[in-house]
Amino acid sequence: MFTKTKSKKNNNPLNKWLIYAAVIAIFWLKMYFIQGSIFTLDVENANEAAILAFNPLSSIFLLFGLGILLAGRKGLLATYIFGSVLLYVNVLFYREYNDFITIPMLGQVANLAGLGSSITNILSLTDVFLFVDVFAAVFLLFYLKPTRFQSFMPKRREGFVLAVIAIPLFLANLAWAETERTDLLERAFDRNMLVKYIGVINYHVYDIVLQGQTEMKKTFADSNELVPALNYLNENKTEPNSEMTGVAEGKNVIALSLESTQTFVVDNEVNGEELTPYFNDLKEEGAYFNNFYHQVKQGRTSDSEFILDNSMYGLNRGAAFFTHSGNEYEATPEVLGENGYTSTNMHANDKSFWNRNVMYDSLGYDEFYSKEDYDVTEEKSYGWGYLDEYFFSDSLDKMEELEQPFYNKMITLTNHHPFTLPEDKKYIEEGDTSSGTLNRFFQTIRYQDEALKQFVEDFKESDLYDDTVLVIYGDHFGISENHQQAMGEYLDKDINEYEQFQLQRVPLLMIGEGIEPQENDTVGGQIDLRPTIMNLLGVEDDNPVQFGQDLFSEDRREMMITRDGDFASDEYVGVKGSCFDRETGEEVEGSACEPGFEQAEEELGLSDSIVYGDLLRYLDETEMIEEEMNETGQQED
Ligand code: GP9
Ligand code: MN
Repeated sequence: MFTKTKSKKNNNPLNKWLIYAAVIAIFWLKMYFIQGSIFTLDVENANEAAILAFNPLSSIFLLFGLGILLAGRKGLLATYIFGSVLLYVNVLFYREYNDFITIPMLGQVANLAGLGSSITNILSLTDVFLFVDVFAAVFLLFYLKPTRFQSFMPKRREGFVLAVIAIPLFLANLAWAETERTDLLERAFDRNMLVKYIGVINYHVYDIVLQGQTEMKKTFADSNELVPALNYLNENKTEPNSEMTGVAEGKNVIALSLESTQTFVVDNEVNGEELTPYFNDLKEEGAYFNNFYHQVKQGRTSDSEFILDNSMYGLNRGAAFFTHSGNEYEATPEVLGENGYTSTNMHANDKSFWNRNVMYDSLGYDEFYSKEDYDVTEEKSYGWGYLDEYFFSDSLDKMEELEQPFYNKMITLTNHHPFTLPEDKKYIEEGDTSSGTLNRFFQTIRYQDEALKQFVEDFKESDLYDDTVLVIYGDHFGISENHQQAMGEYLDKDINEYEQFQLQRVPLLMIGEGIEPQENDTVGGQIDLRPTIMNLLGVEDDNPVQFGQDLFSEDRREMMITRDGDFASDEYVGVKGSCFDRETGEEVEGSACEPGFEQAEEELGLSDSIVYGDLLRYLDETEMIEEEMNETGQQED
């Protein structure tokens, strides 16, 4: 009797499809809410808003369809929970990074430990509401067990049908999205844009496909693939400033990376107090670059290191430090090593963070002084770890023992999100903008400046000073787009795309014998550091695969390309398809930026082909062939 009723209800298609519709609609609403209200995806018009509302649908059909196909009702429940957790993980990640997770980033779990102090900042009590539907479903299915649900038995072929419907839905989504941006999937530098157009779950599917392609690239790469990059670099080559060549010959180099330090803090104040009083004076003693940009992406500090040491771009997905630590490189430490230099890294964090211990070997460093080499105690630590002042003093002691000449990279840590400090290290009051993050950032910046002062003053007293070039630069932004409004309050202007782009400038200061004090406004980026340093040292750097140019060169190409395919040239700033006059910030005719965007795309593509294909392993071979060709050419002449 019971079985009979059950099968009868089971056969009630209306009831069943109503439940399907309800499940899909609830998940759709949730995803719509997250994409529209938690992510900040820059929806610019009604068409985009409609695409954003529509785009969850195909992924929901695919996800639930596959769940049902594989395991019927249980499969549906499992994929519902999986989908909800996936959305929530994206919410957390987005709050921290303003970006979406990529597969290579999943390999970076080692870094999550370091997130400890930030995680409480990104959780919100109201997040529980994002799981109300899941709790309700579990409660209904396992406790209330209404007969209507007991008899809801999805058939596998129905799952198949749902999954197949996902295909036209996705194609419709894509065609619609392409009305806003053509070749969306081919020109996908910006994950925020991708998610805006195809939705966060489809984005993950896309990312998986991309990962497969990436793996293939390396497997099937061959030496010919290096040729386009070599040709391009040859055509775009400019000569370094010959007057600066070798002014610092045989000197030590300290590359000092300041955590999360942006140019807007220089010569600026809060509540009448200077944020970087020491740096403001120090910059008068060397060459200070005020149009210098960071170029990092998901690999953050590690990307800045990658760019510094290779003069190649970091990757758009993941951190090359993790994903391509097995590649062959011909980086600064190796080239300097051939010229008698010792190369070291000093950073008082876990040595495996950003996979540094592995990558530093690949880059050719002789020694890495990490957390275990410092006197890290609880009293001397806070937040992310060892406070900068102690890091600096221990590092100076170590440096005095190094064999000279040396190339030593130092990386500070205290001025890191969430920007917290012990009470007695807060030298100024918090800011009073609407962002706690920005308000605290002012204090940690001020602290870092004090630590810098102690370091540089001690360094000036040491024997090292006369024999060393000090290169101080910011690694990347500290205040993300999420705090645009507060930045606007602080800077007293509306932070539009242009201003947001300009906020990506980081300070660069070079001090040393032969470097004339100057405020230099050339447009450049971290990619230019290596050729600039090499020219000062007068070292013959014969690795032709470098995208940067000497910052002191008179005929350098003034061009800085970001990992998003945006750029700043001497005249324009091109951001997300819009074009601005670089100096005035006025929006100009889009066509003015077309050549810049094209060049950015080409250059990033070439740099990527090298990293993804591990093409530097063919460098010697390719150069030999080129030399032979040149020789034959000359003989024929
Ligand atoms: C960690 C430090 C900070 O060791 O370099 O890393 P970040 O989060 O800025 O990339
Ligand atoms: Mn950093």
